[in-house]
Amino acid sequence: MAATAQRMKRAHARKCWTGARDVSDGTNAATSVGWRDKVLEELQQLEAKALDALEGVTAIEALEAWRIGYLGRKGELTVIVRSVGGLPAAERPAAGREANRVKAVLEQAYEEKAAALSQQEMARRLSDECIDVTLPGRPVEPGYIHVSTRTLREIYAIFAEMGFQVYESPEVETDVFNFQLLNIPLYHPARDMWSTFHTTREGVLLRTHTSPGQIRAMREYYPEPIRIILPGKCYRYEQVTARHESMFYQVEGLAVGKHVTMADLKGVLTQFARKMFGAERKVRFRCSYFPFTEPSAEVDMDCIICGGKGCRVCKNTGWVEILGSGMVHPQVLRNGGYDPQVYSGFAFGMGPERIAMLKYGIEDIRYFFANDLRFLRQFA
Ligand code: FA5
Repeated sequence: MAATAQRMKRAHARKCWTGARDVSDGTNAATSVGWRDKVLEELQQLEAKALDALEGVTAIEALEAWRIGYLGRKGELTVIVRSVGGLPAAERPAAGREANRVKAVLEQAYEEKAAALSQQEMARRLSDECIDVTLPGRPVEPGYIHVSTRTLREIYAIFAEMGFQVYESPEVETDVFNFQLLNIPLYHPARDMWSTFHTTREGVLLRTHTSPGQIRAMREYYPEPIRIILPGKCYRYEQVTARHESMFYQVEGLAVGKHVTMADLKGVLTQFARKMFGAERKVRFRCSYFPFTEPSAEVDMDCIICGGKGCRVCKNTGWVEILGSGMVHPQVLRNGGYDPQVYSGFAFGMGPERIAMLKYGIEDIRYFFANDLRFLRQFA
């Protein structure tokens, strides 16, 4: 049974590769040699054709199509190899050897081509996707110190030379510290000048000046003598103009000790003005009023734009105001814990933006916090 099936299979195979040939068995030697030659010839032609086609393959996808076309289950070589089994027994070995040789040649050629293509692909990716680590990095533009910070630092340095330390106090303050302990009780008219922003918590607000820090420092340092400056942001609910912002910096100064006098105040502030604006500066002390100092004085400096002759900046007076000052009020000393019979002190408060406006000829305070780099870069 098995032998019959085998014979039928071989007869079918012979038909497959010889086309119309009608072969009933494999005993005719002359015909079988013809078949073998034919098989060998077809194998060699196929080998040449396949290798030729492989030459033109330049992509992985085309190579796969080539493999399926020649070596795949229904590929041209596979069909011939299968048909070798249908040759007469005597001719099968030679045809089989040749078929195996061609198969080996094509498989080898395939492997080589696959390796070459994958190398090409690797080379392409390496050149297309490579990162050139020798390229210089993109420059990162350096940042700048803000002109307010720069002015603050200049102020710190000048007061440091005179023995003043920096003391920090909160921006969010209570009504008690911002006003009441500074002799500004509820409904005091001076509150109008220092109107501010209030939080939703009763009695908690954004400080209008750095002066509440005076009380905090005194309470912290009592009974030691004090020589501090208090820098920080302040807030005011007022019309924003070329000289007024709703948020700006202040630097407070406070000196408390046993023999501090108005002469010390004048000496310190005159020295400050000359260090900040030039040794030739003239300073004048003009009577003023602050609820927390007695006596109080505004400090003016001769106008650096016109040298005191009168111009737009000094409103033709020859003088520009640089800060407010005075001797610490006895009640404020008491609120800080110091006995005014034993201790005395002076205090002052200045706006660094206004100082910078004078120093650099800036016409409008709104430039400071408008975040316009064209303005800010000028102070690099
Ligand atoms: C005060 O705030 C007092 N606490 C200063 C003081 C301290 C006096 C200690 C005596 C003793 P005044 O409101 O004048 O004072 O403000 C002081 C400085 O802050 C001004 O000279 C000005 O330079 C600056 N300043 C005030 N309001 C503004 C504002 N809206 N925008 C920018 N700077 C301002």
